[in-house]
Amino acid sequence: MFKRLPLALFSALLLSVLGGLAWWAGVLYPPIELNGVLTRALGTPEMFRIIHSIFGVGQDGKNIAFVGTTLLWLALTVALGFLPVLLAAPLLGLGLLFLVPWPVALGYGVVYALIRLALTPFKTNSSRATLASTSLSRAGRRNALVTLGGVGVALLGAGITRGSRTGAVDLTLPSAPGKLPTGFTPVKDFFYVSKNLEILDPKIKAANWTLEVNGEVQRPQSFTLEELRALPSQTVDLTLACISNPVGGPLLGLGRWTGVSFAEILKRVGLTANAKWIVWHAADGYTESLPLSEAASLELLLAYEQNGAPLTPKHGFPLRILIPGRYGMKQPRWLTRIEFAAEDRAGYWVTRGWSKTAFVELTSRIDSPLENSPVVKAAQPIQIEGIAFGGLLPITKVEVSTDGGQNWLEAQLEKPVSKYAWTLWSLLWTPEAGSHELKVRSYSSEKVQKEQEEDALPEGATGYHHFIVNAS
Ligand SMILES: Nc1nc2c(c(=O)[nH]1)N[C@H]1C(S)=C(S)[C@@H](COP(=O)(O)O)O[C@H]1N2
Ligand SMILES: [Mo]
Repeated sequence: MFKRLPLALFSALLLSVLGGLAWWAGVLYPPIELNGVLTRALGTPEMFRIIHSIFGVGQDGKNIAFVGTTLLWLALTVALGFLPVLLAAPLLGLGLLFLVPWPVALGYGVVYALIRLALTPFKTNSSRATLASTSLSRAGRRNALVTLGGVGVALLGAGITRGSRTGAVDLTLPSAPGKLPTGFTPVKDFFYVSKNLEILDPKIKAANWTLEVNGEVQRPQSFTLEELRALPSQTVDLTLACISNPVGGPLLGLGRWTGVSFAEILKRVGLTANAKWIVWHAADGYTESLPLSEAASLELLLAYEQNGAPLTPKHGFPLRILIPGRYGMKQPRWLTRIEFAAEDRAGYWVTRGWSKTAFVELTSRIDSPLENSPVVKAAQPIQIEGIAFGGLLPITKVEVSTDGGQNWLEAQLEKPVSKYAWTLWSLLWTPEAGSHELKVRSYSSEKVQKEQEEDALPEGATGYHHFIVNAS
């Protein structure tokens, strides 16, 4: 039992090496796929509530979940080391069939078996100390080294071929951010949310990337980034919000996005009568869908620039789709294929319990004074400031209360930079000494912000942003 421990640990080590390969060459990594399966099974509102309350919102909760599944994965692979190789390798391969495509599963099974077999001579020979076994040991060791070398070269070869396709981002494109009006979010401060670990996000090389457009179309086509950049361009100022953002949370930002209108691409491929759905495919396996009938009335943008510079790898280089009025989950980054389909294909987060439509909820937030240092000077006038956002719904009124919602005062609105951008608001206030509960709510011509507090899962958080400030 204990003799097998080093072998078990070696299995674990091997899988960390494969993790490095996933990072370096973009090969599918089983623990990450395992995480995807687990989140599909466990993605309940209760689970998200627990994760958000312990780890906060944003990427932290996901990173913790990845650490958890990686530990689970290590435990499973260490356990494999205690089984004979002829049982362990097929078990690994079969188990992987649930997580990765079969050639990858087969590959991992074979590599695992080869390395286990290569290591076996060390063990048997070291336990005997006769002259005869010393020479045997030499032969065994040579076998082991040859096998290990072979496996290493094969992995390296696979890595290099993949690497040349995904490798580092090629930034020979213009990058001269223009001056932006106030209210825009600089790219470095733009919120980031991904189903992947950040280091495993796609790192796409422009030269090896194309956007495929196919399915129910008359003329399937593929476009290089250069070809897309040569088409008439469009710039849209749009606020992006994550569906998991709690009321008052940081997961939204305003960007100036430049790219090609979706209508431009439609014109070129021509649809068949069967086309009813758009299915977006991304380099990280993320998918989403949108009914064509709804796309028609929206200005969809295939964006290659954010705030006047090419998209950064983190925010979707080389191309992402922007869909006004919907939460970020409907808007894949790292787009590789637009497929027109007769039927819907539920997207990555939809299959994990999140909204199918992901319409943005009307929301508002107080940015100043700060919620996390809510101290102000008594008897001195200050501006209470913030944002309000309703997706496609224009903000018509924002009201602020400084007494926990008993009385409401109308805030001043700044004209938004576009119909898809958030509205900035402010209200002059002179606090008396003591503590005051600030609250904000917004209106559009058609809707009032919901007062009912709801969790983000499944349709996006609702309720009024409120907190207590102390004036002294
Ligand atoms: N390919 C891909 N696209 C994606 C995601 C992803 O994990 N993979 N996450 C989505 C989610 S949930 C959000 S909120 C936005 C976030 O975009 P940002 O990180 O650039 O702000 O990207 C969306 N597009
Ligand atoms: Mo999101």
